[in-house]
Amino acid sequence: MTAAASPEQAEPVRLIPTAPVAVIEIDNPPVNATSQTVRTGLLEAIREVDRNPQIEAVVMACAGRTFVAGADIREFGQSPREPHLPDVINAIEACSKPVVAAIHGTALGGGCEIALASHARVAEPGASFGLPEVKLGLVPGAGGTQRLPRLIGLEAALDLVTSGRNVKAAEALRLGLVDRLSSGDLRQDAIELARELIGQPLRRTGERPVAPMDAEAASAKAAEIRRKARGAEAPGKAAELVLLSASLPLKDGMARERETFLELRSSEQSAALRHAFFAEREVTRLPGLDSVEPRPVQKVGIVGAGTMGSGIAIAFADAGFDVKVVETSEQALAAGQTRIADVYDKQVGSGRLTAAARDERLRTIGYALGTSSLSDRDLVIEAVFEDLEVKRSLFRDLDGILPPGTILATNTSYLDISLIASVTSRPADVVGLHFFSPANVMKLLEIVRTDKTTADVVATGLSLAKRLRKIPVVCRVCDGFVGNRILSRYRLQAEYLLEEGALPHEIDAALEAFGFPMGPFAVSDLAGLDIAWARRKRLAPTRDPRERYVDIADRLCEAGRFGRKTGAGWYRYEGGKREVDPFVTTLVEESSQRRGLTRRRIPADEIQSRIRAAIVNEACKILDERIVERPLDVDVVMMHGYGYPAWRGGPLFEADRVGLQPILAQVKERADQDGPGWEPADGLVGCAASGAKFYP
Ligand code: T1G
Repeated sequence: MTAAASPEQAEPVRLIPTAPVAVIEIDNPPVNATSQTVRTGLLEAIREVDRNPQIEAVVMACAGRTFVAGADIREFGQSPREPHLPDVINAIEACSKPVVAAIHGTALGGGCEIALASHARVAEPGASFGLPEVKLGLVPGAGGTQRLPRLIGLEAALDLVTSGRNVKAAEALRLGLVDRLSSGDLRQDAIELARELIGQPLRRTGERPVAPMDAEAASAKAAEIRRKARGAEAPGKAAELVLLSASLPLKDGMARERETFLELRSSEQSAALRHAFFAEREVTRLPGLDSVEPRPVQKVGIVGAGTMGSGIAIAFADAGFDVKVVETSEQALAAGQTRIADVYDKQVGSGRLTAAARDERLRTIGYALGTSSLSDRDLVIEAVFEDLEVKRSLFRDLDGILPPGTILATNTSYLDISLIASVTSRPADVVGLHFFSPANVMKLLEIVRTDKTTADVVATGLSLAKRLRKIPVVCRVCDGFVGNRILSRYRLQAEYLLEEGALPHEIDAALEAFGFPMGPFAVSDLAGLDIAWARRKRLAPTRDPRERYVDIADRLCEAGRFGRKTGAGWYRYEGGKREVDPFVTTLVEESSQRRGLTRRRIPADEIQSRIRAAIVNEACKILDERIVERPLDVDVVMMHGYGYPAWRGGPLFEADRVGLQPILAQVKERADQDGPGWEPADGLVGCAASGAKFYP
């Protein structure tokens, strides 16, 4: 039995009619997505199972590295084609013979829904399950919101469907999502279970009742889910559907689900999130690098065991590298070692890591004083004090110690890497690897190439990012690279808004309503005002005197207010709680007076559009200067490093939707008022004039 596959395409679904337990095998690389041919093949196969008297039960399994990882996202831009996945999945559940799903890898989205509609589920211990549709701006569209609560209860289903998070097999077993874990041969174990079910009454998930939640608790939970979604539509709609499962028969619940799914599938938010999904994969493919061989890296040295150095060490240890951390003093080294151990202890405490795995990770991290022990390293990353001369001196030292071919990387946030590389005899082997704090958590990695960095060193950075499960963006040298450059620009626009009438908490609230997890002033208090202050003082001699400079942050620093770490910054912190501080309000009002401005109330939508215009304009300058090659590079940086809401697709994807004309008009209006540095980018002017889009 095979699907009607096109001649050049292998058969994506085949029925192996062994009796009494047959096997339906899906083989649709790379992730067994349920494309139209897979759906057709599945429907034909399950109908054959029903028809064939020799077959008394069937196992549903996948070839390759994973069980079905969902519907084929690439089909979402087209009109839906039959057979629709819900119909295929209903046919699986309605089958008159036991259907057992054999799950390895990740059963996600439609794959999880296929498993839910099967009559039993066997999983490998390393398998995981999830309904990540909300991450694509969707809701499960093939019964997930209706069958999952029937299997694991409303509370657990609400959590999984509205967060889109995965659960590992052990948790799935505990929840009741899986019937058995495979002890060895998954398919054989599934066949055994199928054999046991022959002749038994079938437990169809759709026929199970759902215990309702207390109405008040349900509406409170739904409200909390919507609040946490920060403007994304899908989680709230998913919550409504899950809660409906307790009051509607399966058929009616699925009808409501399908209606919502189709509505969201054509929504702007889903288009943006699907763009984000493919962009973070496309960004790893740089034109001209696909045939370049990366250098082998297994032994990594990290100079500096502070917050960044420790986080980077953990990231590499988690990815299985041999790590050596060096410092200049016993005390600093010990502090770093403690910092690293604390992170792993917390993970053991939260159940995210076993004690054995922690001990294994800690064993792969060595410590040493001084740089001489780094001579056996394939890659050395510096994460020392953010000062150009300190870094140049260190690279001179390393250059004399490290063998030819070893890559020297700097984690600098904005220093000129060419100036660091120029003190070595190997500028071709020098690259920036800009991690974001906490380095073992944040996905974004800016790979900064100088004019002398060779292609294989860049390719090595991309290969490291894949092993570290980071999202890499390759860029060239400029002040702040991509993210920090854009951040410092729109933070300046935010300070102009302060002088014109807004207050820090109003700007933060407006940008949090826009979808940022935190506004720029709250972020500044978290990061520490002193870091940016040091940079402003460093840049002071080169600053264009004509530029509209706001000194409020300097005055806060001069008052010793560095943010959370000093108990006060843009806000006051009493017991960790963030509070508006009259001291800051006065400072802001005085700044308006010095500037000769009459303060006015500034509405949230003006704050949002001015900040977005500042971001888009600076992004266009970055593209004009070829700091990055593509608009998606900027969008990925802003979404994964700076909290730009992914349901907007990133600033340039959203600019296409908003329209470049109105954005350019706003940029021009600001340029007249804000002076040098705020001129419209040539690329923005060009695109606006020609009607071109960043994503044609
Ligand atoms: N559709 C199409 N292509 C997909 C895909 C999908 N669902 N998932 C992955 N790919 C491609 C991906 O673009 C990349 O292609 C290659 O596979 C390897 O992916 C009805 C409506 C499964 C955990 O959201 O989370 O089901 O770049 O690099 O790191 O209710 O892919 O090589 O050309 O990510 O090992 C729900 C999305 C869909 C799962 C594997 N499912 N995928 O991670 O490899 S909606 C998802 C993932 C749905 C139903 C609803 C990950 C992965 P290329 P990769 P990976």
